[in-house]
Amino acid sequence: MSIKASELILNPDGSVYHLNLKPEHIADTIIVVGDQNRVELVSRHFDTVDFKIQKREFKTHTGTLNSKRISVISTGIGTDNIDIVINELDALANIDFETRTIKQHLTSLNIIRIGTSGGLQPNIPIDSIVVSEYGLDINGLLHSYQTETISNLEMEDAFIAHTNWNSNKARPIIVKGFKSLLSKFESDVTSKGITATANGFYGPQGRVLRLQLEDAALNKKMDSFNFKGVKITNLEMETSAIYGLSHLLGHNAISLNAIIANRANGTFSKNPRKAVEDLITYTLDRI
Ligand code: R1P
Repeated sequence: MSIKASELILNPDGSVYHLNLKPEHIADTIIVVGDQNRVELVSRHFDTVDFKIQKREFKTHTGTLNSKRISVISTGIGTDNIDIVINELDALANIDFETRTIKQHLTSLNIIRIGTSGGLQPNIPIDSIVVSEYGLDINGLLHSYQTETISNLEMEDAFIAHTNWNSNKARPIIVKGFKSLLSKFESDVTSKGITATANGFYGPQGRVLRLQLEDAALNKKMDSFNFKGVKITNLEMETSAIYGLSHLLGHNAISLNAIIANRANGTFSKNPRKAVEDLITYTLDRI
């Protein structure tokens, strides 16, 4: 069945609506970064950059590194943007834009987030790297999809009980990472655990400027959550959606974050640019 023009929107040049890309413009290995200025910081390590484009916050460079074709794309901030990026990347790989039908042979992409994040545990050093073993959706995005196959009920119920989760908010969903990529990217310089993904930067991550929080103790309760030895390591705004949508669509994903703030002890990196650069070289060495 053909997908209607209102559902899969293509630009007049045949590119997909937001990313402004055609299928031939992306590699099977795709690095995603939040900040559009980080695209250049990644692609300057490539041996060649053969394609560049930008629309809104979605900037793409595609090139080669050690003969391997790689794309780097900025997502902007938040799971709402991740919904656009992962769905459009999947469309580029797995939907025939001429016939608007799903291809017979599906391609599985490798999606690697190079992000920044706040650590929740006092023992996770500033400027270190966290590899997300799980993504914790406290933002509600994944509830728009059928999540039975990706949710981990026992762990989610334990989190809900531990935090006394307010039932007016979307039920948290905990999505596993991808084994093969986890083992490729973890090392003795990384920490791993659950990455909590919020739907905002201030209230949703427990920051108070002038507004009081619905649950001022939530970050502390997340700190002390421990499910069979697995703890919540960090808090950011993309990972749960990347993991959830990648599982549902048959892609592989890994989220790597430079810890530039420690929310447990209130400290911030003295050189976040270096922390990000170190994470970029760490990632590209293992790709
Ligand atoms: C907030 O400042 C942004 O920074 C973090 C958060 O997840 C959010 O996107 O990640 P990036 O540096 O990858 O954007």
